[in-house]
Amino acid sequence: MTGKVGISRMLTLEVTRVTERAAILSSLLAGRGDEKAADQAAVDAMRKELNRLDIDGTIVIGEGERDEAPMLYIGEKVGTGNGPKVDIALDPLEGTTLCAKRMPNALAVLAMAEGGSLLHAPDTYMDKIAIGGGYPAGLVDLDATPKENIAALAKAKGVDISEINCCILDRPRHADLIAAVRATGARVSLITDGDIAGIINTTDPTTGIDIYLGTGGAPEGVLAAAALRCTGGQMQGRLVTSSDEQKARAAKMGVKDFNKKYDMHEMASGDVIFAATGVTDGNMLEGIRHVRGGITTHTVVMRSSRGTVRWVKALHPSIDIFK
Ligand code: VTB
Ligand code: MG
Ligand code: MG
Repeated sequence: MTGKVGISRMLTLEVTRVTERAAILSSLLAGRGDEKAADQAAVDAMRKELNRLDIDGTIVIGEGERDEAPMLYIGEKVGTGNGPKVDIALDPLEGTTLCAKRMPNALAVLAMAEGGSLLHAPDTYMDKIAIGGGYPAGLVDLDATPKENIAALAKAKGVDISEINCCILDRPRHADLIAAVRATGARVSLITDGDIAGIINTTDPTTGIDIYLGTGGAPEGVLAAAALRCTGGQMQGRLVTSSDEQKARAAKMGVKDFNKKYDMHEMASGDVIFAATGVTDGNMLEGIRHVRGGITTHTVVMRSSRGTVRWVKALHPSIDIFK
């Protein structure tokens, strides 16, 4: 291969192993009503697998600060140290509630990029907007109204506004947003959790989701931006720091302008690898299945420098190797 293509492509399969292990071990706790235990299983599994990799890795996006969940902490070093310097963003179990209730779309998620190229976002909320690929840059904007964004998207797609479907997290804080979107004539697809999948769904026409709007976790925002860098699409995010304590945390991570609107290229720059493995069945990935002969995993792994999107179905002969 010629030309510079960023971090080693060999890592594509390595990161797949990391999300596979996290998904398998957290899936053993799916449906058991214990979010923390499922999250802990995913965290431990990711740490174990990451520490086997020949990388000089730093966790720059973890999760859990906000709700004191078990986390791979920000700043933690992972890997053998013998390899490229990489930044790692992860959500070992995206949708802990989905997993604990055995509802669809729980995922194990990780992004890896060249050192210094992922936004160091605190675990606060983030306002987000995303659409799929193939539209002129700047078609939608976080600072435009839902009506303006949806009208612009409908026009670009050449469809009536009534045919636009907007994905939003089902939260009381979104009551006005949901009403505003419905008032345009568009439809709203509500999700209970899991906005990484909600955002990625905008890039896949078969999901029927055209646009994502609303406020969710900032770590999930950076992970979704990493995914969209690979699939194509547009996304913007803005941190929501509502207290002095949150502002202090953001400042500690290097954020200078608390109102900055980040384009996805500023949240994830350079060469990025993104991987997600299904824990429970979802509209993007199959969940973990115990079958005759072992356990199956379903992973999507993508890389921004080439834009390759791989769907990896794996059969692992025995759970024992993961324990
Ligand atoms: C958000 C969303 C995530 O949790 O962080 C949400 O981005 C938490 O929001 O995908 P609430 O505080 O309103 O529950 C998820 O849905 C799952 O981590
Ligand atoms: Mg998590
Ligand atoms: Mg999450």
